[in-house]
Amino acid sequence: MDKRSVLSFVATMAAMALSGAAVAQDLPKLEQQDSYKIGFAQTESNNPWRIAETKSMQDIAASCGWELVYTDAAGSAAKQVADVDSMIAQGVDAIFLPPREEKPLIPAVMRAKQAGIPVFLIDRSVDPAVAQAGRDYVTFIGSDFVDQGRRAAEWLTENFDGEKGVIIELEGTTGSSPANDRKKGFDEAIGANDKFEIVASQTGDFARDKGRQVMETLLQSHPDVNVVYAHNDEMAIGAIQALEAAGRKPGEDVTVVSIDGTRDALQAIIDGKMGVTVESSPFFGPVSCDTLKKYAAGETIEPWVKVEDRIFTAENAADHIGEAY
Ligand code: GYE
Repeated sequence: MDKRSVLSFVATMAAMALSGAAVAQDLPKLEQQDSYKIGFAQTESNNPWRIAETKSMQDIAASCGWELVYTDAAGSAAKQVADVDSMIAQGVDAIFLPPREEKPLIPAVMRAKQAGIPVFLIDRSVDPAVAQAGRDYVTFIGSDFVDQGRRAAEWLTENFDGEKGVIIELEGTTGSSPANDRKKGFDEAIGANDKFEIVASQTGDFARDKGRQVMETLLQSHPDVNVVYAHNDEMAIGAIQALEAAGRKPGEDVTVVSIDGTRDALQAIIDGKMGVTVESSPFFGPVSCDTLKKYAAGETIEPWVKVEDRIFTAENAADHIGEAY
């Protein structure tokens, strides 16, 4: 190659790299249409929260003009990746995804983008150090999990009347954004208070029976426990079962604090066995429809479409149990 062709070759490569970079920055567009083929890749269906979320997406599908392609990863991030890949292969118009864990779903999110399919993360997010809203996917629609953990801690510090709080923490699915952030919010707030100590923190995978089993084991090594903080209601209910089986009295000698707002949790509050559940709404259908429509209309979508959550205690649980899931 002579000097001129070398220069032009370098210039062409640079231009290609630049245009490649430009393409990589742009999110796939979505045409305004009367109907869309929409992928919804659920993580699992082993608890009322997940079932309520799926129902909310299915209920909105008809009125929003969606033909829903629904998959259930049955608790496996690997299957969820395969589910998203299959949606890409089917050429869906957009994908709604609750990534089971923060990291493993990122390559699938990137592949969807490459295939020109916009991805909306709902209810759980991905690791922001690797994939970003507005660049790799459209937005995260969901709750502020750090704040949920903080609010659970605040309720506890205001309402616990024992001398010293000995806490067992039941964590959600390892590597999931709600487990990471609910731990962060709670542990930071509680760490600032000398009256409390977290003596054990272990995963119960957001599942009732796993929560029960982990609580049963931890109770043996920490019989002096008088507070349980569960990252979701299903594990809190499991913990209540383990406490009762061990002859303890949840609500009397053990304060139980949790997150979600399921019917069973509201009932446990009414029965005096649980102190508080900070709401985490599973009703993503309407906000998903709304956000997709705005995106197709070319409106700017914020990187985080925040879902506002209430708090349920003995003061209001009875008023809300009728609408609970
Ligand atoms: O709290 C829990 C579910 O990702 C916010 O996942 C969601 C959580 C919810 O399994 O019950």
